[in-house]
Amino acid sequence: MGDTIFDKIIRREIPAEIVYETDDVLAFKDLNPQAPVHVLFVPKRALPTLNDATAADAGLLGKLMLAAADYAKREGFDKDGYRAVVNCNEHGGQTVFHLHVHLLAGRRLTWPPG
Ligand code: IU
Repeated sequence: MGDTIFDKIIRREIPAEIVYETDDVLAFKDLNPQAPVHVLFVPKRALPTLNDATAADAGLLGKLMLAAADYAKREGFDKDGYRAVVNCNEHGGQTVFHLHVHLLAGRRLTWPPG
């Protein structure tokens, strides 16, 4: 398994502003935020990309999305709304190959994304 910057954050080897944690998921503020709220939800058990997920990972993927929704509700972003997205590989804009969900909130987001 590859060792990415996110694995190092999970192991607390490098600092990050952690905002949410469960047994399976860690969430921390993106270092280069694209919205007033930009939090990354990462599974502690790493998958490089969404392409690598199998039926065996269905529970983990569900936990990842539910963690993002739970955090959004907890912080009150649910009413105005937010976006939860996964980038996959080069054309999807993925740069860190440890699957993660971006939670973006705090402004009206445009669609389609660039
Ligand atoms: P992407 O979907 O793989 O492109 O998202 C990676 C995100 O990780 C991106 O928004 C970066 O700003 C963010 N990030 C970070 O928060 N801290 C880091 O040390 C690194 C990337 I490298």
